[in-house]
Amino acid sequence: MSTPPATPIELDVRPTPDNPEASKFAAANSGLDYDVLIVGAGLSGIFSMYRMRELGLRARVLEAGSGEGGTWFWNRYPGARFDSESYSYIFSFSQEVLDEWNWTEHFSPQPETLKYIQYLTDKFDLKKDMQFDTRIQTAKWREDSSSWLLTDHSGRTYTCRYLVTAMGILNELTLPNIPGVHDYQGQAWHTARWPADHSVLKGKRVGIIGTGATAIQTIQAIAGDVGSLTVFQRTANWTAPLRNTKISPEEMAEIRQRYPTIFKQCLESYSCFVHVADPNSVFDMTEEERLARWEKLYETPASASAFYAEKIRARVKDPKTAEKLVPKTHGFGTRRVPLESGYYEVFNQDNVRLVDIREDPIESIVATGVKTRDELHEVDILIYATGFDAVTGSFNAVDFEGVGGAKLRDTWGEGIRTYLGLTVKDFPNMFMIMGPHQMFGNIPRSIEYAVEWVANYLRFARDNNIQSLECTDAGVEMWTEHVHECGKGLLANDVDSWMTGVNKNLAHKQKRSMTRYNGPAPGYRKRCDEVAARNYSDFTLKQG
Ligand code: NA7
Repeated sequence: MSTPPATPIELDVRPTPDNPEASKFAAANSGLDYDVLIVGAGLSGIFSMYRMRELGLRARVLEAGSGEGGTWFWNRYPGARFDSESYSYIFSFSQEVLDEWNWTEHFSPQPETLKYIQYLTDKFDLKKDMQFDTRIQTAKWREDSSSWLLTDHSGRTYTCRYLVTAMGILNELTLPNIPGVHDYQGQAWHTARWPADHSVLKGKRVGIIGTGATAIQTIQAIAGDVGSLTVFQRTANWTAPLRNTKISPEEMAEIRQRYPTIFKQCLESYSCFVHVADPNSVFDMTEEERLARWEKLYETPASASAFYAEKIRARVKDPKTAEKLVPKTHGFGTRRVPLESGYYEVFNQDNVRLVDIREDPIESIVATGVKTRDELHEVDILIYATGFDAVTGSFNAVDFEGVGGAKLRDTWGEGIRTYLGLTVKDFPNMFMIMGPHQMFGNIPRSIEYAVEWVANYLRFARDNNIQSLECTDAGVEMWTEHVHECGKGLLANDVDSWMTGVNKNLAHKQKRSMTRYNGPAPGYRKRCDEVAARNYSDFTLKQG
């Protein structure tokens, strides 16, 4: 069964000054600091703020960083860039932005992406409603007044009727759980905390732990500058070539003409990317047929894995190093596939060495470097490309307390449970942009949809004086089951990765979980649109 593409919700932002319910809504909120608080000033927070302002709601963005940009603010490591086409990642809500903004590369580098984000906040004058250097530590639901009370790191409090979390899915960084991390005497940092001066690596002996998408981008970018580079690899990853090129002004003009087609393709595709999928839908097969087909593809010598393995062997001169770089633990595409530009050739350089820590495990980090079982690798700089406490990490970092003192950490302790990936039982009036159980394919496309959905609800709440909304147990049960059903049989849910919530560096125990919505994006939108079309009657609503 293939799902027809859903048309995007049109947000009707016309002011309703004569609506007595809207006036009552405003009056009821007057004792609160804000109608809406938005936590996070990344793409989700920026677009949320834009829409809240259009709705005439009193809103504010609270952001831990000292500037806007979220992921693109924090991840300034050399080589950081999109690995989806820049023009499929741009917001589509403003024709003026589409007319004015020029991409210079097919896969935009981080400085250009951050510039684009800053251009958005300047253009729409959003910064006056954004507060930086504000780390929210607690969020408490107050039953008596149907409102949220937030507290920041300095103890300052903020109250609001509705809360929008826009905290990003890859935000809480993790350091490796290797003994001695704090004993190291040289310079060390996580890739998401890169120092402003990129020249610090010049001529230095550098070690890097991790070989995920971030490490691969970093390694390619720094290998030519450093004195020596030691790459500590625990799991080799499959990659695909990025093949980035510049975009000339003429080509940009041509892309601009194509924006409507590009967005239409994104809207209709499974994960919101511009690429057209294999027309043979797995949904036309029975589950048994589907699994058998995937097994066969995975096992045959001509599978993608075997094909890519041969490419690695052809590009890396030393056969032993090449063999270490060929993944043995998982098939192609079952984990997020990093895109590379010359990654394998780096290992042909005399100053670069690959240490396979499955063969020679790291015992500890010591004052001068990394001690593996067989060797002491002395380095001047140690880089942790060890990833994030993904998806739920940003939520766990805040003490969310809902109805009757319920803690979000406990609610999700036995596995994530949501309704539409947008709301959680016992946490009324809280919406998640890019929360778990939402689509994570092309992120800006997913953000745009989620923000539009929430903005539409808030227009409804404003015009009908809805003081509180909460999802039901039945809704959560149904949605969580549906998310699991969509993910059934996907190999990606069987391997360890940030997408399955497996992060062995965490001190607390975390269950393997289905963090994202694995079904088709058009189907996701259709279900959410239907809930809106039923005037949100699937929720428990309380009118003021
Ligand atoms: P990832 O993809 O989670 O990669 C983290 C890497 O760090 C990965 O190679 C891990 O090996 C390695 N790692 C983590 N902990 C350790 C310890 N303790 N010892 C050795 N190696 C370790 O994070 P990224 O930042 O690269 O990418 C995240 C997403 O950001 C990416 O998918 C893009 O969408 C953008 P492991 O594989 O767990 O054996």
